[in-house]
This record gives sequence, structure tokens and C-alpha cells, in this order.
Amino acid sequence: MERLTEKKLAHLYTNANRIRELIIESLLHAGSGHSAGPLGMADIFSALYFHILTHNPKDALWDERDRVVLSNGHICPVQYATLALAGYFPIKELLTLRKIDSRLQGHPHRNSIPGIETTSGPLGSGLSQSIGMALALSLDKKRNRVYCMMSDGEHQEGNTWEAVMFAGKKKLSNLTAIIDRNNIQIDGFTEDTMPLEPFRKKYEAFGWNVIDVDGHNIEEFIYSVLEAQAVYEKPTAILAHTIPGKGVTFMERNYLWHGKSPNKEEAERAIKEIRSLGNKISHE
Ligand SMILES: Cc1ncc(C[n+]2csc(CCOP(=O)(O)OP(=O)(O)O)c2C)c(N)n1
Ligand SMILES: [Mg+2]
Repeated sequence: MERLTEKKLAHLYTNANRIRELIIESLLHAGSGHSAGPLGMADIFSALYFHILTHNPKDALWDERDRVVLSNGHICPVQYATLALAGYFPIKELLTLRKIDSRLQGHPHRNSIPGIETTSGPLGSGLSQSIGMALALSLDKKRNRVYCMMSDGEHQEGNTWEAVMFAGKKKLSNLTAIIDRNNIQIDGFTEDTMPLEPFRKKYEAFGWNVIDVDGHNIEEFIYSVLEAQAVYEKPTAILAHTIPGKGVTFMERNYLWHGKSPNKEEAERAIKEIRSLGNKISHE
């Protein structure tokens, strides 16, 4: 990973807000879809694709690439926007989100567009898939790393915990789970629906290294990934504390925006607000 300069950091925040704008535009054109999760993960996706990952947008299946598995497939508008901005496919294609015959379906399809490693949507499968990749890469003595993007809500799926247990046993240090700890799920707060706390202790009990970070502090997030890379004999879970809907005040922390897209007036207000952020540090 290259050194993180002030200039690069500002660039990562600018890209995060550009990603937010693209999310809103694509959701407006789609007329349906998920707003809160994608907006909340924009800073992390910017940090990943524009600083952390070893990847090549012109050669998506490059053997040396790191793998990003989007286990919580419903937040794909953030991955689509990031992939387009990084040059995997044309930005204008984002306006085809959720249209019939589009490559950008409401939940990602592996063979549709470059940069998507797995088909997802049914929650709770991504960690097992990531483990398969991480185990195969380590058996082949490859240096590629696997990043599994997960949500807090999908930890209510039992098979997620089978995967957590297996990765701990196998000491998969090339695997990093990045968990969107935004405290919301489809119809309420996680702790009201099915409590996950003590979240950190559960992962630790299964043999994982756990790091809590502010998911809107890109610098802090990048350092947590560097720590994960330095830890041997344990997989790492980064508990990224995020604000659902981050960047659009009227969506922030409101679970009703979990699976709702903005109308024209809401989208205009949202884009105006996001543009006013520029490269301002998101967590300030
Ligand atoms: C196996 C499975 N069960 C149910 C759903 C329906 N579903 C889609 S998103 C979601 C909420 C999960 O919580 P989380 O991912 O934390 O939501 P977010 O933070 O993105 O709002 C549910 C229940 C699903 N996609 N897969
Ligand atoms: Mg959630």
C-alpha cells in the first residue's frame, strides 16, 4: 500500500462524496433500491478501491488481485458507483440500475460486470465464500488478500457464525471481514430486533482479531487494514461504526431509508447537500 499523504486523503474524501452522488443518481433513475447502507459505506469503498486494494480495473480477473466479496448484496449501489468511478465500466451505465436486461441488477450478479466476485443478495453466505477463497489462496501460498464486506443485520443468519468459527480455526490471516455496524436492519434497530452485542467479544471468542473503527474516518480505517495485514495466525474483523444514510441529513440514522430510493425532489436536496461537502472530512 502506498503512503497516505494529506493530498491523497483529501482525494479519497472527494471520491467518497462523488460515490454518494452517483448512488443517489442511480437510485433516482431506478425508482427503487437501498439508500442508507450504500451511503454509509461510501468512505470505506473509496478507501478500498482508491488506496488499499491491489487490483486492475482494466483486467478485473487479474490473478494477483485482492478479492472483495459483497456479502450484503443489497448495498451494491455503492460498489457499482465505486467500480464505475475506478474505471471498471462506464459511469453512465449506473443509470441502468435495476432496469430489465441491465448488467446492474438490484443484487449483484457475478458474471454480469467486471469487478463483482460473487453473486449475492441472500444474506449470510459471503463469509463462507470468502473463506473458500482465502483458504485456497493460502494453500497456494499466494499473497492476495480477501475482504468480505458484511452487514450487522446478516449476523442474525446462523451460517454466518459457522463461517466465523471455521475462519478462526483455520487462522485465516489473509481474510478481513469489514462489517457495516450501522445499527439498523430492514425494519428497525438491530439491538431491538435481535441483539448482536457484545459483538466484539463474540468474534474474539471465535479466535478473531477485532478492530473497532469510525467508518467515516478514512485515515483510521486505512490504519485498521494495515493492522489486519500485520496480524498473523488470525483473521481480522473490522467493526466499522457507520451512520446509515451518511451525507444526506434527512436519511441519516433512519431505518426507513434501508430499502427506499429518493424521489426527484429528495434526490435534488441530497445531491445539493453532498456537493456542499466537497472533500470535507466526512467524520467532522
Ligand atoms: C437470507 C435473507 N433473508 C432476508 C433478506 C431480506 N433482507 C434484505 S436486507 C435485510 C436487512 C438486513 O440488515 P442489514 O444488512 O444490516 O441492513 P442495512 O444496514 O443495510 O439497512 C433483510 C432482512 C435477505 N436479503 N436475505
Ligand atoms: Mg445494518
